[in-house]
Amino acid sequence: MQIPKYINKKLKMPKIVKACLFTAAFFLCGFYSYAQKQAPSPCGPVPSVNQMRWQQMEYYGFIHLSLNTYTNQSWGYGNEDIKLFNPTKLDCRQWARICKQAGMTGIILTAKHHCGFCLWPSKYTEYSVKNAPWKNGKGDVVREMADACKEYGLKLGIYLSPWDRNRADYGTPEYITYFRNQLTELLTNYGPIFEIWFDGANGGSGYYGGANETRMIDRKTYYDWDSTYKLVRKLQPHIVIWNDGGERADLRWVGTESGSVGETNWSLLNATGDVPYDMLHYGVENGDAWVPAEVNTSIRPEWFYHPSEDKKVKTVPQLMDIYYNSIGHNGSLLLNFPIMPNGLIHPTDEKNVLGFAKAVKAAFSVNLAKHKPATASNVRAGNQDFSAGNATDDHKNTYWATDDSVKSATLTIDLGRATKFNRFLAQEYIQLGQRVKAFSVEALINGQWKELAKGTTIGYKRILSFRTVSASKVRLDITDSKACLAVSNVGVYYAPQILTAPSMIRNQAGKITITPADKESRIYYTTNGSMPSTASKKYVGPFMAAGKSTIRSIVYDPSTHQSSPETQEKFDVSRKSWKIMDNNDENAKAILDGDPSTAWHQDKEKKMPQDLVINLGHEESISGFKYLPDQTIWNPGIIAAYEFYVSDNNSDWKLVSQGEFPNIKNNPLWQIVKFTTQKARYIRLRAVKNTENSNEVGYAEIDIITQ
Ligand code: FUL
Repeated sequence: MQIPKYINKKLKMPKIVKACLFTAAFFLCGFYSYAQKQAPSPCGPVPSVNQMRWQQMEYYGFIHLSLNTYTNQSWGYGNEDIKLFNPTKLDCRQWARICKQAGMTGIILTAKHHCGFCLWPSKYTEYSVKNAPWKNGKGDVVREMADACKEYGLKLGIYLSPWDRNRADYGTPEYITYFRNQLTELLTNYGPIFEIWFDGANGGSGYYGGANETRMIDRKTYYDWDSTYKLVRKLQPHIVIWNDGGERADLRWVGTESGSVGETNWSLLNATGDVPYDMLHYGVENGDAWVPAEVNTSIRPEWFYHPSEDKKVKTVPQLMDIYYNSIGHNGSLLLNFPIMPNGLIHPTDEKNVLGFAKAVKAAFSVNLAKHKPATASNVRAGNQDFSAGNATDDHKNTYWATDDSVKSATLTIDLGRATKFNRFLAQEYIQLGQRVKAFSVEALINGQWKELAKGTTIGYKRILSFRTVSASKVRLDITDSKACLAVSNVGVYYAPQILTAPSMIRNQAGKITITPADKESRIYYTTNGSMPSTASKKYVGPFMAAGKSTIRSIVYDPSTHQSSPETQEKFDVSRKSWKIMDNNDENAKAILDGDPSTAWHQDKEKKMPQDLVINLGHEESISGFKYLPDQTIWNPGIIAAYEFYVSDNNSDWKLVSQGEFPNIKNNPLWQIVKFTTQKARYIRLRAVKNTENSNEVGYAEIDIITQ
């Protein structure tokens, strides 16, 4: 072997030694590249370095604050008065502290929403904080957010709405220059930005500098995304781009804002072509571009703050469900806080998100599989280490892999002794693409292998939940894959039960159903008004309590001996014989089914006032009534002003109460009205006015109070 001349000159040693050293080095390099070749080849598209960095962030916050915060709107029209913007207690450090304590890794701020109002003093518009009373026009929310993120070790992301309902030039090429100027300001002046969010809501009615008209644009071509993306990447080389509807970006929307992505979730799409809901929600198995899922949802029903939602903040069990359906389904979780007009996150939102963080920590801080011996039915031959133990070694850059031809295999973890668990976590080494199509989890219980749960895709992270078992060994059985396997991590966890007060409903027939947040919890209840304990009746399924009754119940975890707060419901007379009059709509039953999440609306063609007449089936001594408005977000038809009548014969009516439901718009929960006792067989609730001054009238439940 010839040593190249330029190397030979520099080495001062006998020729023969040089030759030996060089030969050895040559073979070592060859050996190294041979070993490298032993790694599985990538399977389809793979994540970029930026996408990989983003994926590992997993969970981050969203902040919605704008003029909508002061007008109670979801989308500002673009003509809202800047003078309204005065968040006197605004404290980005409070937002950052809460996000940090909640376990988040970053925050995305709505620097400009569709109304066009800018939370930073952009030099390209007057419609910004610089003309607001807040800090006498000297404030900059983006700056305060960037500083707070830095202080709390969080990354900063920016939401910049491409649609701008304030701008006179929206729809023309001039607006694109304006949009890019703003992007340049935001991506230049506030330090590193991890993600930019280009909302898909684009074009429609608006103020547009006084034109007050509807302007439609082609969201695929108008913004010339190609050049816009180039600008973004030039200004922030480490950024990831989120875009829904325009040019395919680095991350994708999941087709819903309710907080879930498909159980089957491929981090792939096709680089071009339409993306219908199914593709957004489940990804595309053989897609030609890596576009992973980001699950965006709000801790309240809406994105901006509305006082009417103060009692509708997602609870810890609801947030846990979202966790399993997002992070547990190979997605990231972007959780929104609507900021109050004073500039702070509401205390209930804080309490619930921190309770959620505590529950996640309690479930996932101890990995029972960590450093436990693992064996596999196949281990890739080669000089690199692809052994089964790589999946339990707690290193994210090592992985268990199988031979090229092996697309199904098992990985068995020896827990050493009978161990209780109820969660299984798996991660693929996605730097080489996403592979697994189907798998199951099995456990060795009393010498027998039992299937605990099944899944389809794994991807970056997949979590399966099942009833607690006690087993000495657990087995991941991958039954189908696009290529040979590359699994970087598995985890086995024992999540404690979530002990929140159970929900209780009584249907029209009088059957009571009690539901705990955690399927495994035991429920105890009383029917005599006494406080329930583990000595009370154990709930084994729905039971009858048709007449007037008080049911109290608690949830109990036998393994920790802890109980939840109690739920107490006072039910009045049975509604079994009730009949809604003048109505053939089957859906009307929803207002007597005891379930607050179902609702019925009066015929949309009818005008106010609108009557709901019910035949009680027999005479009752009525001393009041209860009304629960439709609990859904859109057009709930909340009755604001009412009249209440009673009758013996459905023709002679007596008005027994009338008035307004105080604060129902902000607090659309149970309304209770009492009056002097009346004997009657028919009742009539007349909706005189709703909160929106429209003709929509909705009901979740209706009930009476008897003596
Ligand atoms: C949507 C917007 O229209 C909402 O107002 C909100 O900002 C949400 C995050 O994205 O498309």
